[in-house]
Amino acid sequence: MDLTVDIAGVKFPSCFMNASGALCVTEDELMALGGSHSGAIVTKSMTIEARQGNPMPRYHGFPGGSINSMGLPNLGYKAYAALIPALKQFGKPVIASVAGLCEEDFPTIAQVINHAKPDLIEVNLSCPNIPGKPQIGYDADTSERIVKRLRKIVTVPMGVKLPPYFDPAHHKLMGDVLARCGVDFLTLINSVGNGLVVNPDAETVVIKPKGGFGGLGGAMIKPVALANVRAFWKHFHGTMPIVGTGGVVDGVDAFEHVLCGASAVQIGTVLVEEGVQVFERLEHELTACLEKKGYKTIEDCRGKLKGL
Ligand code: RRO
Repeated sequence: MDLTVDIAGVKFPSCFMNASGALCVTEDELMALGGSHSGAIVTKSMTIEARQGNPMPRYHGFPGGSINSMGLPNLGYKAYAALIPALKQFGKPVIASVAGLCEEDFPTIAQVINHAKPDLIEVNLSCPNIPGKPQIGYDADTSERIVKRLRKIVTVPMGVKLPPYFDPAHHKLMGDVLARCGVDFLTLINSVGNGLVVNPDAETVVIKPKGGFGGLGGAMIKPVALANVRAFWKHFHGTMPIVGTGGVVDGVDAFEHVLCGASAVQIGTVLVEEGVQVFERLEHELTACLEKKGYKTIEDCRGKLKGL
């Protein structure tokens, strides 16, 4: 089965790739993604300075998914810029995830990272875990200001990673903002911010930072992710490439994302749980699903979700 895809003119050898944050902080982790069946190498979201992140425990997996409050642990943008040439040797797209602790950080990072020529840049407007810093994607004016500035700097295909929205008015508001900014793709969705998981035996939270509040991922967020993929796919009439992220545990989950309009899918929680071998399993499962249904390529079913 042909699982290759094209996003903003860039060819991906597989539609599966890591979600930013999952096993992609260190050089070793990024190299392991390079040697895996992942269709791309997505870096951890980078800040100006290297960061240790929030205190541990800061990730907890459970049967329904995961909760994290990592707090942007990363090597700092200069280290990722230096690594990009080596990562490109693996012959698959390198996606640099750009974050920032304040508005000014984004253009500073983008300038240097763009110069290192990743294949694409994904601008993270949706980290839920920095104490005192709201998710930028929930502020349409700030999002527009940042993305418009970046658009003048970035010469490679540039997309944004958005938080989940829960009302059609917000899909429209952000869809209109991003149309004005001229982004090339969307990654939907980041974790569902500020959930709370409780351990009833210990009568405690399960992660340390922020009183136990953290971003939810994994199986439990799939319907929220699918709704956002579908809503933005419709907003842009199928013309905006979308990387579906959220709740992809098996090949059928990936098929559902594609039906809603995703061109590719990212893997977070199950990548952390299973390691990079997960990509081969997902390839086999999606291939089996498409073959059973008589589809020859991903293209044949993208966005074709039917009503009742
Ligand atoms: O590092 C994190 O705590 C983190 C980030 Br930057 C993000 O975008 N999403 C998430 O769930 N965790």
